[in-house]
Amino acid sequence: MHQPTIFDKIIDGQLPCHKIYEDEHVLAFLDINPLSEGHTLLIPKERKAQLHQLSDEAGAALGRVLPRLARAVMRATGATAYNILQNNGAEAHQAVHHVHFHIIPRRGAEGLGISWKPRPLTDPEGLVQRIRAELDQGRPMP
Ligand code: DGP
Repeated sequence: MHQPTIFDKIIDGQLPCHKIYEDEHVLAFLDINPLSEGHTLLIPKERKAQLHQLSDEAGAALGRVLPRLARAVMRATGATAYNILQNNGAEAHQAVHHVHFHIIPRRGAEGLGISWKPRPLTDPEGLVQRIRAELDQGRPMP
């Protein structure tokens, strides 16, 4: 069950936003607390908290717009690098529980800070088999 969030109010026009793009399925607007100039959020109008809960149609609509939006943000800000960030779950730093993609231009130290701590790959074949079996079954997740 999707608990209404601040983004529902933005979709419904009950709260203002600095709107960049809107179509039948998605909305893009400036992040209220930008990590860098041009920090943009792209959200589906489908009201789901996390990416894996989205319909294929909503996922496709996001994918259709994301590259175009990234180009526009890059050109408008003059940034030459950027990160796409998409958090799912409070432990993964998700604060607003409505699916959203961050487009975060990187300029020098300005942008997304990343702590990347790789570890050795263990039992990749077993893991691939488990994931493929789940893909074949296509079981939904709450
Ligand atoms: P996340 O941690 O991935 O859930 O990021 C949520 C982002 O949403 C955060 O960067 C700030 C932004 N945000 C929160 N409330 C509002 C709002 O009311 N308006 C706008 N434009 N952005 C918001």
